[in-house]
Amino acid sequence: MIKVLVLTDNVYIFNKFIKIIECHLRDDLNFKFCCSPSSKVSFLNYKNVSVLDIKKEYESVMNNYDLVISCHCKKIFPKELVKSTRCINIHPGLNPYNRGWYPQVFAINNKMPHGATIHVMDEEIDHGDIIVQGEVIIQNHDTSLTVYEKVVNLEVKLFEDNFTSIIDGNYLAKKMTVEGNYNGIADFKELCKLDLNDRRSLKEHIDLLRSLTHGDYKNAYFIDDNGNKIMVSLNLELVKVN
Ligand code: 0FX
Repeated sequence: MIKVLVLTDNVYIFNKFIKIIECHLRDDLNFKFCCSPSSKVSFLNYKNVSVLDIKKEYESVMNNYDLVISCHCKKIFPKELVKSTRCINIHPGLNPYNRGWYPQVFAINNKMPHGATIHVMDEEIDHGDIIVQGEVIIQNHDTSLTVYEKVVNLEVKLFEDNFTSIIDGNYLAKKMTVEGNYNGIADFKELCKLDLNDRRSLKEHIDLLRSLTHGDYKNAYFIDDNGNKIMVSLNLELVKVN
């Protein structure tokens, strides 16, 4: 019996992945689904998802599972766990470029390649050997949201297409050839603070604003002369011309 623990903090992604897992269930597979304590409320109506604090409970995970899959789990796995147990990360970015938080936001600005990666976890964030990955193209009318939607679809496809090899450990994971770059949540927050005296090109300003436009999220802002905080997002529309 192969015992697999799936850790997630993302309801949307979880709903996509559970369908794939259910389609591929085998007699020799036993899946358990958990979320972090901070996501408990989001998963309240999911009877098949329990709460697990990976930082506190990692020893029991090491003793009870053959494979741990991070399906957008927001907690960093303890090094003892990644060293002793096969841990695999489903990541919405193209490692080694823009590893870390909200990769598409940074890719729109720094023009590094972007996509999705499934990789073996090591002690560093979004860093281990790559099992499979794919690229998405960022177009001029994309925002953070539209790029993110493409990446999530790709993550789902990569997982579905490689399900058996991922579960059975039947893959040749490749080392990253360069270290790439990492962005944390503090880097994202810094981008959100708009500098009204910034003198870069209009293209760069449009790229910055579209990278911070993601549905209803209130990301980019500036402070006006009266101390008011003004939220900013961008509306882009592709119009086909003959
Ligand atoms: O689950 P996830 O899509 O991904 C994040 C990290 O980006 C990823 O590198 C990590 N492996 C994973 C565990 O956590 O994040 P999310 O559901 O919080 O956000 C999805 C997108 O929504 C994000 O890419 C950008 C956008 N967003 C999110 C928040 C919370 C915003 O634009 N503003 C926000 O305040």
